[in-house]
Amino acid sequence: MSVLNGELIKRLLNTEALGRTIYSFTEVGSTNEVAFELARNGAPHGTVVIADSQTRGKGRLDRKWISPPGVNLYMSAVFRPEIPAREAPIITLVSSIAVLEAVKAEGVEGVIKWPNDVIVDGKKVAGVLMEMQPSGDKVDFIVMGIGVNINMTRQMMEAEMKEVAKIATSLKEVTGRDIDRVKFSAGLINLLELWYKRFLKEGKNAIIREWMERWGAKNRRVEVSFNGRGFTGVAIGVDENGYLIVRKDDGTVEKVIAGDVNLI
Ligand code: BT5
Repeated sequence: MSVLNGELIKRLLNTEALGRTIYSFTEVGSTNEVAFELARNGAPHGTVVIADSQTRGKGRLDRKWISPPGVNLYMSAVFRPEIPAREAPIITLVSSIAVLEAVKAEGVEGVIKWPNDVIVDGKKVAGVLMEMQPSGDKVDFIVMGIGVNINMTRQMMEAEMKEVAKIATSLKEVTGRDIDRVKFSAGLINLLELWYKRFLKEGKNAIIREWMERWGAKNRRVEVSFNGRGFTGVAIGVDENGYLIVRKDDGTVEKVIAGDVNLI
């Protein structure tokens, strides 16, 4: 099976900035770490890092992203928006819309799970990890890491992921066919730029509106957990910074900045 090739992806891009420079690797620790270092050293807006496999793929909250070679997409993009640091989560919303639309372009229906998952048939097909470098109270740069399970089979998931295989799926599993990774990756980068530009042009409220239409938990009962603490309530939306708003069972409203939210 061939290694995912950045040069081939570049040929299919119609972007101004995203993916104009792509660093592609056979294997890295984490594409987010590589992109963060590049950004710290001045890499411009739109720089993309892709790896065919990761040895220390990162999820949120110190979790792992399982990243075997030859089958999936592991990618990180550098964004340099001129926004306050507290608004950085909006770029997570922008990215998860783009990932969902890229999945839909393969004929697959899915929903977004706050803040960062794309879910198909109740299982996770993609995850997004935002890391930010502030400069005072503004964003210096954002590294947006995206992992999409593309051609992993059920058998591979079970071998590579153990317990996690139960909550994961891949585009191949849901479509029953091999997906062209180069085409998928280029399509995703094109969509990322499209939605990012939409954010610049129309602002965060337009993004929040579009995100809410694709969100799987709107007005549903959820359990929120973070650091061993938890509560239940009804998920009602996200605020102007992308934080989740939940009406708790005691009637009070709580904003969730980080954590896990599951339907109950
Ligand atoms: C995420 O975290 O979903 C963010 C994943 C971001 C991965 C990309 S790959 C490119 C870039 N470079 C990196 O190092 N990371 C980014 P979180 O919501 O914390 O979900 C992590 C949880 O998802 C794990 O604890 C597992 O339960 C599950 N998981 C791990 N690997 C998975 C996979 N390949 N597919 C589906 N679920 C997975």
